[in-house]
Amino acid sequence: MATFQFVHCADLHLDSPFHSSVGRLRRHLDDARRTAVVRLVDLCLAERVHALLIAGDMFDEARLTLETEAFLVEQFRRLTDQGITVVAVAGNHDPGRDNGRLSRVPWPKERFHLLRGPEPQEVIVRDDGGSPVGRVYGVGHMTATEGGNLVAAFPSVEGNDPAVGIVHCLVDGVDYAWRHPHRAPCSIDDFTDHGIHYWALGHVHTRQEVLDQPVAHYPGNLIGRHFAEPGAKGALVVSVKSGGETNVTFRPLARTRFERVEPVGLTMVQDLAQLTAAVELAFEGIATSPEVLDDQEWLVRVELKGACPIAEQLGREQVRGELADRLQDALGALDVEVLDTGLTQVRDVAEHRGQADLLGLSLEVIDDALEDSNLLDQLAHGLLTVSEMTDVGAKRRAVRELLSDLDLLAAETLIAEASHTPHDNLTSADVLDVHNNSETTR
Ligand SMILES: [Mn+2]
Repeated sequence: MATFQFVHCADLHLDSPFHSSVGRLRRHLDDARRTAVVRLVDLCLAERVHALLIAGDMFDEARLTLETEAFLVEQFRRLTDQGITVVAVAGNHDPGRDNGRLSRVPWPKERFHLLRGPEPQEVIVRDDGGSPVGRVYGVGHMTATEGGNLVAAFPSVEGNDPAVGIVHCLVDGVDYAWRHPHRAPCSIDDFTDHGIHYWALGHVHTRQEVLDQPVAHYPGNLIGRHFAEPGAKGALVVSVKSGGETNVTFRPLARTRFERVEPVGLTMVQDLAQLTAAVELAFEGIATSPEVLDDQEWLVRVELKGACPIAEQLGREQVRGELADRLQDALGALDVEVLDTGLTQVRDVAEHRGQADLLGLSLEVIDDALEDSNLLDQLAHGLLTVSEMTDVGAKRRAVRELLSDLDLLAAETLIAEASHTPHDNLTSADVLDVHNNSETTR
């Protein structure tokens, strides 16, 4: 057999609700989800893959409208008409039980394979000349509460011909931002010893490689639905050679994208314009990443925390609303919400100077360091070896600048405990020991 090429996606969750309080946005997100499905099909056609593999939860059973059902079938026809095979397994949101919604959809008659479960099935995928290019083994969920280990039930596959497993399951120990229902649990060890080269997984919405030998991936959901599903969303383009050599590439497809942004340097912010600039800076790294689409639409949640001179102002919902409007323009976002996740007043550092607590001592160390040119030179040496700065004065100034922010940071970090539990037995010499030790080992 030659190379088996396919697109792997999962968790489309058609007609599941988006978590947005704004009606206008919900409709927009519904539209973006359909666009993502169209783009998924376009991707398969453009890459001329042999198959589209859908690892469960195509839709939410109780919510699927007839209109969306017709849309989905029409999109799959675009593939099957072009000789591309579609393999879908049942997930916990679209279980395969008899007379369930999944089994009643009028799927395409040719080249469409629905693996409802409970027994693992084999699908031989052929190229447009009719020659076999790959074997797909899959099993579905019969119910919405599948508790068994579906992966362990897979057969052992012989030979070098590309073999792919497809299943909706919860792999023990994988990374995800929110709790996924405990359905079809399995462990990483279950994927070995089946002779399968690539495992196309679904259920966990955070895209990730679960295993590299054999290769197992969650592609993540097709489109984010809320701020716990941030980042670029789409599908994986996969090729498996005879013998099992595998190549996997992520392709972003979702036009709308959720992101949480936490600006830094709030201690320096004096007004909304400066805060807007701080958020723009924090957002820049996300907006310029290679996974961003040309027509990307952003839903941004700005989380503000820590000490800020305008904390009191930002505590008012009206001010945060005004800031959100500003940011929507500045970031070119579809929508921005601003949350106070722990803003505090800027501490008056002065009143802690000379106190015999840890904060007082820390402030003393910082003040001493600012006056100690030997120490400044040492820090400059350590911090700026990679910089092109050669002028000694400039180096000292740069380090002084770094140090001068530390008093606020120290106050923020230590004040709660330090102000109530004086460390009488600590002296500034003890704290300075850190520096002395690093000096002798340099
Ligand atoms: Mn699921």
